[in-house]
Amino acid sequence: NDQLALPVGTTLDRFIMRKQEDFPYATGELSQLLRDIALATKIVNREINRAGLLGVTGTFGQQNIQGEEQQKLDVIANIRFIRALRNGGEVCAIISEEEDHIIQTGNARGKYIVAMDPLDGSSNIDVNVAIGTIFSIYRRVSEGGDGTLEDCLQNGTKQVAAGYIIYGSSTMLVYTTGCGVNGFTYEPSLGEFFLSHPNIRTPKKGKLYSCNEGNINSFPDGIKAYISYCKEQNYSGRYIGSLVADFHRNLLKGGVYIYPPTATSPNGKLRLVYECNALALIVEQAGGKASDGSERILDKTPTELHQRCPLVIGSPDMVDKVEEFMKAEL
Ligand code: AHM
Ligand code: MG
Repeated sequence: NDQLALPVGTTLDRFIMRKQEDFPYATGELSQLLRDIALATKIVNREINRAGLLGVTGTFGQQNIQGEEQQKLDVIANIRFIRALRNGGEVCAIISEEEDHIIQTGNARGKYIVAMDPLDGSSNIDVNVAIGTIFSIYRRVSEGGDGTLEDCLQNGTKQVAAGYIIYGSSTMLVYTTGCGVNGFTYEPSLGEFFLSHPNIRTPKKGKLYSCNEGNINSFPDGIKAYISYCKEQNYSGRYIGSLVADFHRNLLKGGVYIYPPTATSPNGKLRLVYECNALALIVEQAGGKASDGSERILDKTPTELHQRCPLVIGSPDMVDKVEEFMKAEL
């Protein structure tokens, strides 16, 4: 496994370059695209770090298409990522949580589609809690010109890469191209990401459960029963309310994150195309599992860009257990 050949401390650029060498016929476009995302991440990271100082926190006074308040930094992150992807030239179309329709970059020959939530958990910005960016990369199925709906509604198994950035006590970029998961930590004074978490494997079992227990009265019976089971087992409840941060902790420590259907969100809250699918590919690549309660997330066929989907994700034994409880309550 050549991942072992790349030592901790390897820069992200070098890592991407070395990975490309493993595929002699690769054109380098995916590598360039990953570098474009890393560049946009550095810019967004700078904006986030300065947010408290520059007075750019607080709401922007408008709502996004899901009727949620948009924060200024959501708008900034959206603009920064779109600009980087447009300038990079490898992407023909983008799906963003912040925009109703497909964003055409004008790169008619761009081979890739990016689906992203530019800044997730943005209600946490004002209180200095970790937030994140989530992205998925697909190869287009259409033959040039604008990206089509068909390009954008591909099954999660078709992702060629997926990743997230966590803006936490340090900033990290974690991604997969389908050969394991690697994590890079940002060194702000050098402006570089360094390999810090090579070949991440999630523990098979865990002792953390993460859900918004305030909604428990409207959870499906199977989830209620599973939460009682967690308490019987003396598991710890851990919920930040920032998907990337909750996911990242559970990925490293072992745990399960659950966003089930609720009274106010009958299909769950999270979005299949640019939240669930990306994290599902990452967790599977790290040895974990992702389900909607009964079906594997990656097998679901999206029908709408902003479609919501229940999410149960994390350590494989814990996800299996949740599915068992769900089945028993049917
Ligand atoms: P956002 O995309 O509007 O930022 O909302 C998504 C966030 C996730 O990060 C988090 O896991 C979830 O919403 C928390 O929801 P809730 O407050 O209902 O528990
Ligand atoms: Mg989101």
